[in-house]
Amino acid sequence: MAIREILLVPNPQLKQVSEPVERVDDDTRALMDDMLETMYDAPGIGLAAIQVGVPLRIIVMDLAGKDEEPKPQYFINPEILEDVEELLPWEEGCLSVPDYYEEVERPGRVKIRYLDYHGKQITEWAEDLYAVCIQHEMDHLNGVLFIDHLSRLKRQRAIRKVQKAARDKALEAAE
Ligand code: GNR
Ligand code: NI
Repeated sequence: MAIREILLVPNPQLKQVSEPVERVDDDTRALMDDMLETMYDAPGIGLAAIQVGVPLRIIVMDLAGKDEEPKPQYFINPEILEDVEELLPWEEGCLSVPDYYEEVERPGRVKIRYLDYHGKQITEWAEDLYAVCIQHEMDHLNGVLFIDHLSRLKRQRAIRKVQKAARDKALEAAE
């Protein structure tokens, strides 16, 4: 297992549409293991493969609370089959847009279908944070970030903030 580098906005790779996984094999699982380790290290509650530069339709997630046992979840080629009209506002963040948080509204319940770590097909309803997170991650698979749901002004502000932090960090490292 290895921790990989997380791509930050405005990296154009984050706008790529990711490709379906053709078969779930040991290479797929090795990538998912790396993604999970990278997500825990960050730390975050979800991660899409494109965030580590791999344009495949793969997501990892762990929504367990601080005092709970870890509960890693793996999603390959996920699809939304159904959603509800009722929107749920949630303050979102993204490891590719560090230290920026803003409210986004998404359907509060979604029926999803995906392949798990072993390539087994699962169909289930996700709600609350699970619904928010899977929709945030599935957006990544289509090259969409949560800031794309905000006004242009807020989006520009978020990107500038990340760019400034990266500049400051580079300057600090050069001292
Ligand atoms: O760690 C994360 N937290 C989070 C909080 C609210 C809504 C979505 C998320 S996902 C994010 C990790 C990430 O960037 N996944 O793509
Ligand atoms: Ni994200």
